[in-house]
Amino acid sequence: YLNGGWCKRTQQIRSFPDGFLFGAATAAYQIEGGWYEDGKGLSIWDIATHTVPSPIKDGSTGDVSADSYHLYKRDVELMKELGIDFYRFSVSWSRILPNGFADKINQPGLDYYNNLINEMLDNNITPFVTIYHWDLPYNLQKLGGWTNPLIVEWFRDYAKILFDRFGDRVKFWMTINEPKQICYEGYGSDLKAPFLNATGIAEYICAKNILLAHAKVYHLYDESYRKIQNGTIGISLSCTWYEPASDTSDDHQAAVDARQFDWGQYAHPIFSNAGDFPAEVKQNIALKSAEQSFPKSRLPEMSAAEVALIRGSSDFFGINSYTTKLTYRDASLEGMYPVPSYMDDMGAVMIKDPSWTQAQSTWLQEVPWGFYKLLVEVRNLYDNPPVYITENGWSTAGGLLDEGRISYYRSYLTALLDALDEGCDVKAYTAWSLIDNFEWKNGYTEKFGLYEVDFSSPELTRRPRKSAHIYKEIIRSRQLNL
Ligand code: BGP
Repeated sequence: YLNGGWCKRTQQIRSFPDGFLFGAATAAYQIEGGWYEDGKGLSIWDIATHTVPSPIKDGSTGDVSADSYHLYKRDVELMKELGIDFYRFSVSWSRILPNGFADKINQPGLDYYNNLINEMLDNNITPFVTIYHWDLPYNLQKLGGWTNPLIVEWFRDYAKILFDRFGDRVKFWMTINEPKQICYEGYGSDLKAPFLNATGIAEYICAKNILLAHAKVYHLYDESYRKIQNGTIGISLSCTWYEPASDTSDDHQAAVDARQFDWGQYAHPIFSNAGDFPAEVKQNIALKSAEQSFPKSRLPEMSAAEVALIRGSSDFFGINSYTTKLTYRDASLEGMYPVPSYMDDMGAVMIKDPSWTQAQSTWLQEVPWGFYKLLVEVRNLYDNPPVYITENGWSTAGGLLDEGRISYYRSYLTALLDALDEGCDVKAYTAWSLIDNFEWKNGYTEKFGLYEVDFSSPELTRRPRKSAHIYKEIIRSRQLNL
């Protein structure tokens, strides 16, 4: 581990602090199925997966997936078997509001989540609800989705219904899962729905609207619900660690820029004392925009009132972290990108290190010291906020004997314990995922589940992988036996 400057401790048994919470996560579109049942409206993922030719690697859809819409009681049995403290799941906006707007509430949608929440509480599992995990009602996409500033109100109206209907029992809320993936991958490129690919423009408009929508919902909860419902509410960012590929100052700056574009763009406005987009992001985009003869920066400005609204609007820093990339500057690439371009604005090239263990997903490698460095950097940059690890996991091609996943969970939990020793305020850990599911662009070609789902069996049988037994033992003992 010298590579990353992280020195793995030799201690044999290490304990998690009192009150530390363990969980597992899923998302509505990835597991529920029931895509067109009981009054549910269509989401952008329903539309994307039914497009010909399919943008999904194996041409699959989430129409049925693991069918948790019908099999949720079985899922709760798995949670109980694992012994997790909480389960993080998301609500499908179009199952509650088929058109996206709050004028028409779909009662069977409310019933489904009420049943799920009650079943969990009956089994002592705490619900942790993600309000938005990527499945925007298609009707709202037709109006521009996250690039339309009105979405701030649409999102607030939707969230209010969830607080009203579920907030008596739900005490952990996440407004939005991974804004960068929504904005950059969905609007600035064609990696995720709605596959807009308006690079260098749309992702920045989306970023500002997402931050405002998140902040509005945070304040709604804070001002009107917190006193009565006593919950906690925050946001989750996808945070990759970017390590300079060499010791040159150029490569160091490239790594800083990559971090600031990847997650600082959302973390800085919420968690820094200054607020607003980070300096690196503002400077790079302004400079490139001027070179390209744009009359002003392509990054929308925030007014002082907007900066103030967003600053501090999260009770915790939710971190979804999976991997690390080596980062360098390559001036010869300038001019190779379309104009304008997010990648060109960032000015960093990210690569894998072939010596790191590779998962089934091309983007995922096991680099625990990167996870440790990320946690320490978040502590340093944002004054040690309370951190929930809201996703961390490993993909395989399938099978019950998943030694790669076991190694990954153990090494990342070791890194987490090291970060705790450094004073990082990490309060919870969430494994992605409870069960195999539809993995967005890659369909069912990669498996992240602690439990296998046999998608070829009519019963969609769930079976524990070896990693489920190991995770269960870690949770039971609250210890990592190294
Ligand atoms: C995160 C998402 C999850 C999950 C995971 C695995 O970014 O929040 O929904 O899908 O990544 O990645 P993928 O499905 O893209 O392989």
